[in-house]
Amino acid sequence: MLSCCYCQQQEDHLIIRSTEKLPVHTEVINLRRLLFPNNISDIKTIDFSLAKRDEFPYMYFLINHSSQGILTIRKEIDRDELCRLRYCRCDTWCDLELEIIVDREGFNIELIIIRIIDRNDHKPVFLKNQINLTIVENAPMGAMIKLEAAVDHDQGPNSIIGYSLISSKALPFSLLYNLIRGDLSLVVEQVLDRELISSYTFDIIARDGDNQTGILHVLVTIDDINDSPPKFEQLVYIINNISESISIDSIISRVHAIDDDDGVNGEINYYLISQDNCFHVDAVTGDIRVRCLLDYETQTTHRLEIEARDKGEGYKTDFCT
Ligand SMILES: [Ca+2]
Ligand SMILES: [Ca+2]
Ligand SMILES: [Ca+2]
Ligand SMILES: [Ca+2]
Repeated sequence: MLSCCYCQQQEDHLIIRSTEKLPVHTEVINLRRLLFPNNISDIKTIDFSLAKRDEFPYMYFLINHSSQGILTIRKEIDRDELCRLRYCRCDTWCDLELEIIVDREGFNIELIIIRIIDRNDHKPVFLKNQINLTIVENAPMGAMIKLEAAVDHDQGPNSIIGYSLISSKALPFSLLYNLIRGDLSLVVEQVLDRELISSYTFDIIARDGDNQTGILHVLVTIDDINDSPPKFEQLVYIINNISESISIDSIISRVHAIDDDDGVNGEINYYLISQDNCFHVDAVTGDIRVRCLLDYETQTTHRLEIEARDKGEGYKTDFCT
């Protein structure tokens, strides 16, 4: 099996292309044909050997048939691992340099470069399967949440070529990424409203040039702000026919307001605004109680103004009568 794709000359070095992870014993190049292409049959006695044996990168190679100089794989070469360990440059090429001793009526040293070509042998992988994010509902459009990008140890188009958002529902988000820097961010594209949609689930897919994918499951919880005011169920509560003889502390009615916010932002207290000592409003329940003996002869109607106020920051109010 011959694996050399082609050979080229560069700055007096012969560059031989060989794919990563070839099986042991695979032939990389016939050195005799490479170095003496024109007079291959004329040479009688010639001997090829590696200048070193067990050190990097010589331990990956072996010369079989020293008179033919069949350079073969001795140990599997993992380009991506060599890159990760910085044994070769991977922004350009993973080149391994070998000095070949050529014994032909005297010793000579030839430098050849084995250029290890990448195979797409890794899928994109996110470090976590799932992440939970929290975004406040008043996040401005264009707000970015930085995410951990996926990793694919392959090179160029064998590595990640893009990301996409996958969801069965429309999302108010987009993705922004820079493949060279390895940046990935979620961008807020629309106004968020926790009171309408309080969470989103979707997947982020990282894709390499062969359509191999890595998936990240995302849960975004929208954090509440106090942007909804309490609202009384009625603007005016009319309480008729209260008897003069009603006993003190009797409940004559109850007011109720709703607030769509969450937690304390939606918790309401009620306050009696009007100065009328004959009535009391329970701050929590909204129950209106009689606090004095009512006298029809002195006053036939009482007008009470009640405020509903939430407990959130920068509290919001509503009023009823
Ligand atoms: Ca890949
Ligand atoms: Ca690879
Ligand atoms: Ca509120
Ligand atoms: Ca809110």
